[in-house]
Amino acid sequence: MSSLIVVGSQWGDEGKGKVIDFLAEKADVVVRYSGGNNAGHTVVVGEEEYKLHLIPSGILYGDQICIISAGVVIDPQVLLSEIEYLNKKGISTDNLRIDERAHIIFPYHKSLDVLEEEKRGSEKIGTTKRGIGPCYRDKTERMGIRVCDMLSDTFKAKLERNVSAQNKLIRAVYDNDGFGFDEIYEQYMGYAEQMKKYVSDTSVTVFNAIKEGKKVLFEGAQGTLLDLDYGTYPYVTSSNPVAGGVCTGAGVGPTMINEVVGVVKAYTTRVGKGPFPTELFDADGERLRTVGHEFGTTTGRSRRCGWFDAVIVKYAVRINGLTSMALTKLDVMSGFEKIKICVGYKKGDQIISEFPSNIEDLSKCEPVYEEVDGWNEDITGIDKFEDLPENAKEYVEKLEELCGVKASMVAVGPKRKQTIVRS
Ligand code: 2SA
Ligand code: GDP
Ligand code: MG
Repeated sequence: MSSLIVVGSQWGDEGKGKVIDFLAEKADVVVRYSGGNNAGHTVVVGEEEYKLHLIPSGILYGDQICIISAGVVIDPQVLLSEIEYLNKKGISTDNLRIDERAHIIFPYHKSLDVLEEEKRGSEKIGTTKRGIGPCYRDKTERMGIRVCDMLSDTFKAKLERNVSAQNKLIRAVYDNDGFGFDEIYEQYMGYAEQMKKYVSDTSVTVFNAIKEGKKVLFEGAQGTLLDLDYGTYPYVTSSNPVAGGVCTGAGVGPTMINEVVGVVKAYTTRVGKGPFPTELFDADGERLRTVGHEFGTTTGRSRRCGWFDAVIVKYAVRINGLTSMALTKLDVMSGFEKIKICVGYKKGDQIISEFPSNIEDLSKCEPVYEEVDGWNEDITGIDKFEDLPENAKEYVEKLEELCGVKASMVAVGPKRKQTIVRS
């Protein structure tokens, strides 16, 4: 690898944190390129479990340069408490770099996220309420405040303008008191002071690293189906988690990227609202949730669970140009007598093999299943593909065939060593 993207191929929570952590060992630079603290990666190192929302998990290795690039939206309070959390655990953050073009989340973004969700009533998106959508909206509205603004003399004037504009909206539409400027200004000046030693133009660091033949890993957050353009719109996040998001998010040209690894869970989960064709409401779904510990890292919400959907993953292969997949949580599938795989959708009397663009069509799709035999063995200690039970190998090979991509890695547990690498 010289430059590699790790991207979520379903609705997020595929186990990207673990895969990134595994691959980060060989990386020199690890880069977060989209989203904000709506992401949450869980990484287990030895007996210790780390939960990270903003800082790339490469930080756990100590030597890697870890970048939060321009495409990320930063809540300084969360960033600084994550730095403190790591430092308290004895992990240095000296190698952290924050891009000066990244946009900043302010308290009014978080309030608006909550107020807007309430106003949506039954049409709720199920956001993480971290202010992500309102912050990206200010960015596209060209009124956002960036890290470089926070460090400049113009900060006060920009913040005054924005607090006043947001207060007008909050008071008029939501009958809410709004925010006082002084308090936010003081607080954020304090944050700026603490953040400034980490700030630079990180696109230069990434460019130079690739030119020097260093290994750069771009770590995805969320997943393909939560992408603003290619996900199940409007039940999506407000950024571009897909591989293409690396180019704009980290400021890298497409010709500088060599590999794209899609993280794919051996079944499907989703948090928040929106259609989910293979969702299970029975004992099988409950088993996936319990055995797979399907509760969100960020909000603790219980995840909706269902069988593997090959239509979705085939779509992710195409949209991201996947060169291989990292299949996670195969161990969670142990113990099912029969396993279903969705191989296509049926809508009325039509068979659909491409992922529909609109959610009304998607909600009318019934999954077409193929059933395969399961296995009972505990596979959490297996480190060679050949040693997996016959039916587990066949399950992996079936998914590869249906999705049109090889599984270069198969994870059989949350720990670093519970990873089967295939040549
Ligand atoms: P938002 O807060 O505006 O981004 O919410 C919009 C929709 O996006 C969904 N969303 C998520 N769904 C699953 N996991 C998420 N984060 C992961 C975590 C991290 C990851 O573990 O919490 O996979 O990187 C995540 N973030 C946003 C949300 O439920 C709404 O449907
Ligand atoms: P991410 O957001 O994609 O990084 O995923 P999360 O961290 O939100 O959720 C994945 C969860 O599954 C974490 O608790 C991981 O420790 C765990 N995990 C990752 N890979 C495996 C695996 O192969 N088997 C099992 N049982 N757990 C895994
Ligand atoms: Mg997650």
